[in-house]
Amino acid sequence: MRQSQMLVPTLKENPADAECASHRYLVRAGFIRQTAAGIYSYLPLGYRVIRKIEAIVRDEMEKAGCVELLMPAMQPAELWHETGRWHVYGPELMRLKDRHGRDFALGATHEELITSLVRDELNSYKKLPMTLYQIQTKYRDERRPRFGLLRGREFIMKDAYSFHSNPESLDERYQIMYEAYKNIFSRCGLDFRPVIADSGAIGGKDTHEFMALAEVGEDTIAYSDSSDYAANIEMAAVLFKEEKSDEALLPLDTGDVKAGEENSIKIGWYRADDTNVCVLYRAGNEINEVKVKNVLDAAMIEEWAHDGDPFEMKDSVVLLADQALKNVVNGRLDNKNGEVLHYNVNVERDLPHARIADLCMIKEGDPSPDGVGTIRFARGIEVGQIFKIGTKYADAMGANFLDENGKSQPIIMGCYGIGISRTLSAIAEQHHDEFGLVWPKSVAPFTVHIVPVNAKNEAQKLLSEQLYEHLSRDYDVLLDDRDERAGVKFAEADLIGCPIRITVGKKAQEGLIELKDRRTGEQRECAVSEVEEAIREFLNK
Ligand code: 9G3
Repeated sequence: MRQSQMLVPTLKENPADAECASHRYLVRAGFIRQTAAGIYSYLPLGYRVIRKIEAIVRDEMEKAGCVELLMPAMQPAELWHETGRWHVYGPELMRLKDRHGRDFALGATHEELITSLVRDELNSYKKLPMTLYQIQTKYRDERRPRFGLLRGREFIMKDAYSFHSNPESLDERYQIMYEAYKNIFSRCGLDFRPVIADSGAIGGKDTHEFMALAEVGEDTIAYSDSSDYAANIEMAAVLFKEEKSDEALLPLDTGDVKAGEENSIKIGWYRADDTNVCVLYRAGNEINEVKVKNVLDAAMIEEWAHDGDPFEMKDSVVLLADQALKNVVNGRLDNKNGEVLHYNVNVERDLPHARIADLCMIKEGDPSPDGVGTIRFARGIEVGQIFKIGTKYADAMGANFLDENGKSQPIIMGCYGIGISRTLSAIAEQHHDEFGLVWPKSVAPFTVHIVPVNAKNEAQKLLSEQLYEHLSRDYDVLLDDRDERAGVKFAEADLIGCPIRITVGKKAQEGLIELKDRRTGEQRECAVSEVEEAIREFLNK
């Protein structure tokens, strides 16, 4: 491609509203332009990277036995009424009316659509399992779009859905997709971790998020410094270690009050679905609401502005106690105002109906739950997520199949998403330096960027054209054929970040050019005759 024909509106200055490196550089290097908050155009260079990421995704989906289709973005409200989700989602679900006044949603996701598509087709166990996917624009009216493509209101997603006649088949498919996702993000050059995650509102049990490590990431992951263990902070299990104590259990509310933060038992109050919940936990720890929600198998949980004495309420409140309280002997039960409600409290003896579980947040330095290594925290960008949904949508939408015994059963589903446009930003976030973007070879907009130093010099122009024609047969080549000063062209080449830059300068008439490795900055002079060998060597190292 000739740069004189491409729309690459580079900027000298950082855009004021760019809060992170990827947003800054993608705008400055002319890869994206904002049309409205959270809504972007992918300019030619940006769209070439999108297509390279999509090509990797399609290749791995194909190898994993998934079949591509394309569903509409306009979804009739009726489908979302069938699952009840029309009213579950608020303003985040983009809604519109057609000319007849009928309600539609702009697709935020496609569980309803795909289930309505297959429910009449996949009606026999003989037609299962099947995994279908699409790559399509999604719409979610985020309250606060930010960080460029990282949190947009219109974005590109690969979403796959699998259909099964039994749980084992879903488990098998889940593993296949898990491995395919690892291949995809590795091939995209991302430093990522698959993490144990919470299935959130979508329901179902197993779910993993694929997190690209980046300071700007909105999620915190807890990972072991010596094993593959990694979990979304809210899902990381705390390893409980019994502490032997020969201290005698003293009678409740009698004798001296034992001081000290480590003997303090704190109280948290919650509403989970329509249940009042009281959670006891050791001072110095923090309640993990997702763990409380999951222990109660509740759909939603929120803090409850309440105060009271757990000893005085038995039936109207569910009483939970964090496992760490098993190591608190003769503790003090303190309320929010620090008043001592009871002392010499030994939870298992004095509150026998309290349900003991792992209910607190993990902390840096804790032992890894798999027993290998120590927990560290990192920020991550969620670029993918895979779920086992189960029969939630089949039940709601009557998607059934006849099993081997001719009995009608609901179809079991899995769903698997990748944020394509978010992956572009995550790669930019992990691959840049002070001069600009530094694209991995696998997704670079062009592999080779030819830059003649002096556009008016005939020898340099001729050699650049010859190189461009010759190399274009085997590589994606960008030729900077603009009549610009050398300094401008070099600075923009660094900003755009193609892996290999070929500079055609004074020694052109001697048949000599210069190769520059954008990542290392290493430059080497080489004869035109050796340039193909040099490129092959560079691409295979
Ligand atoms: C909505 C809106 C936002 C949403 C959803 C629905 C997230 C919604 C969860 C998923 C689950 C999986 C298939 C691909 C992988 C993720 N945000 N989710 O269902 F209406 Cl406004 O999308 N879907």
